[in-house]
Amino acid sequence: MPEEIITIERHILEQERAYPEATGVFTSLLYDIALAAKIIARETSRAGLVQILGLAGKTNIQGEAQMKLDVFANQTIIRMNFYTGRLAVMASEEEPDIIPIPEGYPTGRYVLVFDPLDGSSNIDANASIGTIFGIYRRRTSAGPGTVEDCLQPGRALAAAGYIIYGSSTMMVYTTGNGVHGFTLDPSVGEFLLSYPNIRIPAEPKYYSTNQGNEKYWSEGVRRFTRWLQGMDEENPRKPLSGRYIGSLVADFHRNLLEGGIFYYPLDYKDPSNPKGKLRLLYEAGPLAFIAEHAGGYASDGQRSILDIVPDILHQRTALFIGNRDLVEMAERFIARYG
Ligand code: P6P
Repeated sequence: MPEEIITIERHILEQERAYPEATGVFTSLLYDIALAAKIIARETSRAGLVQILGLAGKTNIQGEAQMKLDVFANQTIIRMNFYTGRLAVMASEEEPDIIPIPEGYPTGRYVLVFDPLDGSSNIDANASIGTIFGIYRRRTSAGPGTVEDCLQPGRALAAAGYIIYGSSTMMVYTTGNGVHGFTLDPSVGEFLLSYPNIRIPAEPKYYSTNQGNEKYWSEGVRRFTRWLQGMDEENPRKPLSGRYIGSLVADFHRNLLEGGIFYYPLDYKDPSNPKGKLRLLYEAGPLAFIAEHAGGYASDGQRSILDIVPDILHQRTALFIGNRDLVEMAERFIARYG
């Protein structure tokens, strides 16, 4: 029997049928994000040619100045969602404050938080990069959305997803009803269902972390890493393979499909003020939501990422994400050794 061809549009529509009270706004919002992803994917695939084709500093076909890819991605997502009346407010890694809906345009019941192009420093090395997004229901009742509508814990997400711009462009999303992956067929401009109902494999293969930072890790994280490598005599285990790209979406995506753990622990360069690098609201939170709906787990080393209520938009956090048993082991090492 030939494989059924299911576009992301059809899949989202079928997902909506599971919610009788759905009004279609949520479905249209997910469509809009998929469309923005196709536009960003097109520009990303040309990124390497900007210098060669002399595009930098010139204007593109829309008459817009050729801009940095992360600025372009940010503008694309904002423009795609400014005027539709589906959102009350947005928050982006690229913007210092909340992004209000322009005066004179209707506000809606959803909130979009996003990192438009994470890992963009890897573009020149042609490594995979990604967009991460989360969709909340607004908390305020009406009128312009506020920062309060954005500062919600990951557990309150209505949907989360990411797009990975790599050897192929993939969009992975969940509305809490399974995690589903779609691969872009650029010849027709459609995301086609390629990974239905993703579950993190029970047997992990990889661990992903920047061991160049080991000097600034806590004792517990160092011991946890030795355990992953099969070098803990007290708790012997089969060594995992090390894989690290330095692009969160790419590292997370591999562990989601193959099984493993990604971690970016606290940095104790200043022992009195340990710091996380990754952002809670639009990086760790949406990926934690996806991980949990694929049978995995995400923690800051002490508690579930999904239970942390952000105090500020750009709050940073430590992140351990992937197979639940590996993440929980990290928590145990940190509880015992700090
Ligand atoms: P490091 C990319 O700059 C990023 O924000 C994430 O995509 C990635 O996981 C992390 O930083 C890599 O950081 O310190 O290992 O280069």
